[in-house]
Amino acid sequence: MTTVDKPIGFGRMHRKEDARFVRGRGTYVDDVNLPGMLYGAVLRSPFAHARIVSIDTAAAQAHPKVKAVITGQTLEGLKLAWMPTLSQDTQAVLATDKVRFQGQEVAFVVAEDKYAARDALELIDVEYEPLPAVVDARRALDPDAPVIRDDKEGQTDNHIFDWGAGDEAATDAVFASAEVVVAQDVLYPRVHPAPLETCGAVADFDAVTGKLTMWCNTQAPHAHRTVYALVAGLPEHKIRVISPDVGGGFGNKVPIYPGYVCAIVGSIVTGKPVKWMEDRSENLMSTGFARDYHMRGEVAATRDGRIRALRVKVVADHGAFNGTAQPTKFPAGFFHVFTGSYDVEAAHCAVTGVYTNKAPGGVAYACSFRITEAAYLIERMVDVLAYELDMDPAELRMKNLLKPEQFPYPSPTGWEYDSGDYPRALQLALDMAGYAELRAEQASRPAGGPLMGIGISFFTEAVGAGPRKHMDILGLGMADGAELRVHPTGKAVLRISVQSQGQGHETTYAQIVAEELGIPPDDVEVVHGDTDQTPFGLGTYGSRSTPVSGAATAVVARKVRERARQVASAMLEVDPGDLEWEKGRWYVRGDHAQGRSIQEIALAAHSSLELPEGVEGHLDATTVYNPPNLTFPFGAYICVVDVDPGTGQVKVRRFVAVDDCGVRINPMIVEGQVHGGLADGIGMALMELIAFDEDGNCLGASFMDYLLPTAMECPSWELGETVTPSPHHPIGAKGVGESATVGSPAAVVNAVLDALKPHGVRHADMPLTPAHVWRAIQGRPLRT
Ligand code: MCN
Ligand code: CUN
Repeated sequence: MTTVDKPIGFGRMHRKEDARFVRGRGTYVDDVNLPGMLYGAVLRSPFAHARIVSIDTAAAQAHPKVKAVITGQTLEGLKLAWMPTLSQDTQAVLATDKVRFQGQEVAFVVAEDKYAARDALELIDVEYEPLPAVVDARRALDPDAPVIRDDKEGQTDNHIFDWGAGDEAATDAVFASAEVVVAQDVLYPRVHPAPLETCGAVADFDAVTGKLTMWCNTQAPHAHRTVYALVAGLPEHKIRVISPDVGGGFGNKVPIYPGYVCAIVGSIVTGKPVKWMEDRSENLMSTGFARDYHMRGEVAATRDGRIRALRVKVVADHGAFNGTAQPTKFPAGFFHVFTGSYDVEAAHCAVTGVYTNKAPGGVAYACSFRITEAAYLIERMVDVLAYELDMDPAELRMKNLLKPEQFPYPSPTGWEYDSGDYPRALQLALDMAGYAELRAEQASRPAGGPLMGIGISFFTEAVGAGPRKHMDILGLGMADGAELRVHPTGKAVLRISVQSQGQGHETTYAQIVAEELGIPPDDVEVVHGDTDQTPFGLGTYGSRSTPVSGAATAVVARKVRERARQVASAMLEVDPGDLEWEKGRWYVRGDHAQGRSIQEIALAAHSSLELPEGVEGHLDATTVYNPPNLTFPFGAYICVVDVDPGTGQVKVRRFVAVDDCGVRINPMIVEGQVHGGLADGIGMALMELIAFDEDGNCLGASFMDYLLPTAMECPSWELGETVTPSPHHPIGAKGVGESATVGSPAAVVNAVLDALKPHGVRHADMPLTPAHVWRAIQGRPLRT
């Protein structure tokens, strides 16, 4: 039974926003209806790779309800046929020369209602000349592979980038002298964030004022506004991006999609607001997917299980346009945190990005900028090493985990882990799971019967991008603003730049203000998701909200508290230096009864009270927070599975998750975040896969094929926690929104492979569907 408090500050409390969500009173993009609004629909390519010979729109134009038909040619005239991606590439808004993935946007119809818009799509006649498609990243650099991006000057192959981190020579030297070397190909297959609410927008361009208002379920309203200003040449102050309630983002809603731009153009052309909402298949086929990382990992170790060095080579499939969203300097995101939680002498990673005829993306789905791939790789490699050394995977991890006294820890690939106590977290997880008993149960199983497996993963994340001197997206530094205003009656409004998609920001940010000022959370209104109402900042992804905006909130609240001290000193006629703070109140040192509450101070700050020289009236402040470092949450997960060797069916029996995200603002919300991420992990490990046939047809474009986990597949989660505060964060908090998605897939996969160990199976790739498991048992594993 969970308990709920009514905290004035940190603690378990129900989410304020749920009052509207559970009553069906949220306002999502599709709930926005404006007078005279028209509806847009996108015509998509049936081919993965084809030249466009001609597009005939006459019949669609003649449809009585159609108001406009926009093609790449229309956009070329407006210089809008191509747009910049968040990774300095270009992406077709509507195809002009070729289509480069199945589902790519070819034309946009604007009509009086959404049915007419869809009907009119069928009236557009496109003649294609099909080309051979490249769907396997490992084939993309073959000399005879068709060149996908022949639109780019000087691009003669499908190569995007080569990037590496760590000391290659030092790593090679350790490998050369190592007692044991194990290598393994590990695939993190393409998966999709699949939020319940698909992507969409309502664009309203007012030709008289020249103002564009864009309702759009984006995770980053301010960044989007700046990009629209750059792309469309509209002045930034004439653009208002409003991100209303968002029905899940999971990284899917970070990029700018062609549909958004088309809705804007549609509104400019027709003079009416235009709504565009994609359907489920469009979302799965064409919007930001995740992963598709082909990795070859190598571990150098001693015979008694001391890990000395790590090496990995990656072929990264970025799809047809490099539309990943991560800090500019890091084309492979934060993959280079792949040494994970272990104390190694040297490490090196090399990542090659390639184009394929698949939807663009790569960085999405609670990945913390590719830390999912990194954590999965290292945790799989540790188990592969345990398999080869015939060592217990818990013991092997314990032996190699970083020690508490090693923090702050400079990693061999350039990170500085802020704080951690890893052995404590792993020990807690082992104790909670009853690890020794589980192993005893496993050992007592008769051969040939049902299998059981125990899988461990230990992860370290780097979240909270980022120090702006190291990190930007499209040149925009990764810092975030906050504004706090306390009104005369002591009620407050906090304005932040990050954007909730279900994480409960309206509650937790109010709790931070409550903790710092003693104003009850219910008296603090959190405003976000409207660029006209909030300070500039880069938005929510990479679990950066708490590390960056949470810190900004604490800092701005402390500024207000200092202002309150000045006002209180005038009220009490004492020197500000003689005042002491207790939550919600300044009082005179040595005379506790002599004090003023924050509410009394707020009223006085707006009154005729004479304030000291230089102290302004009112009670408010602003700040911009530029984090000094990222925060490094970590955790230890243990999964127990039962596997039926006859059918290959995997049942997750138990899942123990110990998370350390530093100080928890709202433990209930943190647990909710962890629950969601653990379900993600079961989904990816066992069910989810966006597959393609050799012609590039997407085989996962509906929930009939792309399977998501439900309560049926999930056990009752067993959660534990340790608290190691971040030393550089004002309230000691670290991000947690993606931790469980990062940490859990490896635990599930390790558990299944632990179960298959008696059958001599060392590795098999996700998703471990029954067919896949069964074939692995037969010694004929599937390649995904
Ligand atoms: N929190 C806390 N104490 C901490 C850390 C976090 O109470 N020490 C709270 C925060 O205040 C916030 C929530 O937990 O209310 C998540 O915080 P944080 O870790 O900062 O993550 P973000 O708010 O930046 O959310 C982004 C993260 C990402 S990148 C993905 S992807 C993801 C995730 O959140 N998408 C989600 N969780 C999601 N949860 C929901 N319901 N929907 C999504 O789309
Ligand atoms: Cu990589 S998904 Mo989240 O960072 O929005």
